[in-house]
Amino acid sequence: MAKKALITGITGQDGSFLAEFLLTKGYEVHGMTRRTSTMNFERIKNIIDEIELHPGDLLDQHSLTMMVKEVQPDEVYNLAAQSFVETSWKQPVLTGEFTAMGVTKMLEAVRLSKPDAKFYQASSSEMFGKVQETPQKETTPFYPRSPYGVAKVYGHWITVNYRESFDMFAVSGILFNHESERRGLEFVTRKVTHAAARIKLGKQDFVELGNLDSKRDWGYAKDYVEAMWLMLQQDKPDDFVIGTGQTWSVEHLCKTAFDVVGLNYKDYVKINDKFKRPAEVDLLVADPSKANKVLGWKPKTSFEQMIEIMVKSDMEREANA
Ligand code: NDP
Ligand code: GDR
Repeated sequence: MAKKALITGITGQDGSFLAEFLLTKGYEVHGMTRRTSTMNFERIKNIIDEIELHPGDLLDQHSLTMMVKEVQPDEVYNLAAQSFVETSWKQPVLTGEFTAMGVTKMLEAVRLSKPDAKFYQASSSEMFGKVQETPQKETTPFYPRSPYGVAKVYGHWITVNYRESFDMFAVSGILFNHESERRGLEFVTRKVTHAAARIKLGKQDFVELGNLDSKRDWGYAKDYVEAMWLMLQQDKPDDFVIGTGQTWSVEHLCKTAFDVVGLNYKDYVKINDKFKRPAEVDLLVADPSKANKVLGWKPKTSFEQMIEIMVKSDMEREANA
């Protein structure tokens, strides 16, 4: 019989790639969606007939428990969250409710309705924040720098706690930034690739950014969803750092993206302080050696390849818009 996977956050970047990946592995894929007044199935429209959707919300314990009871999944991937760092200062309470307490609610749903399901929690390199060592690995102490990062630290530890308290197969994947042509437009990579494409097409004059000096370990989302799956295929539950081991500045990102369309980024990038954050994470770079060794996982797509994929996809979309 096909294995059953349940994905929260299936309409998001990672959820949509993970659903496609699990379908290729022969899984029966279920996803949770929350009610919206307009449809937001853009990222899953190509697989909509192959998956089963269930209404639910991270704020609503009953909907989560009933969904897990009904689906009886073998694997649960908890990807739903308020995932934009900047918004977490404007909506700190909501971020805490979704991104922190939402994890406990999902864990409770699994504990009560399918305790032997394997559980994946989408943790983040933002937990390292003001980094205590470089590169960052599984044992690096956390020092979050935003309400989002703080909420993710809670989500990480409650996952570890349920594993230790209830003997659940619950793991925390500490994923560094990963991007794609499906990335939300508010995140810096997509904001830049989208702007580069539009400027090239004469549809936009410039792009305004905040801090060009911060550095991130950027990988390709399609490569990263495989790591999530691999973590749940192990005999013993454990936590892993997933990243490329390389880091680039936002300024280098701009250069790389504008190079793809043959333009000099310096002519089009402006600084607007409104995009600077109250507290910044200056540098993130992963030490993914544990994942390399234990999971046999390595990133397949380079930073340059990924930015080229994103710019070309934005060019195509914008040319036809
Ligand atoms: P997205 O923002 O693209 O997707 C977030 C998903 O969560 C969407 O499907 C959204 O639904 C859903 N969601 C938000 N709030 C609720 C709620 N209250 N109830 C139910 N569903 C909700 O994020 P990504 O795909 O990029 O990230 C997936 C996860 O991985 C997130 O938890 C994120 O914090 C984490 N992460 C991401 C990294 C990255 O670089 N991408 C790195 C490390 C961790 P809707 O479509 O309705 O808004
Ligand atoms: P991040 O991603 O905060 O790392 O969180 P984001 O792309 O938003 O920012 C990366 C860096 O770029 C700087 N920056 C800007 N950022 C945005 N969004 N817009 C701008 O105009 C801009 N100018 C400069 C930021 O200051 C920052 O230093 C992402 C999310 O996916 C999280 O959910 C995830 O957990 C982490 O990655 C790992």
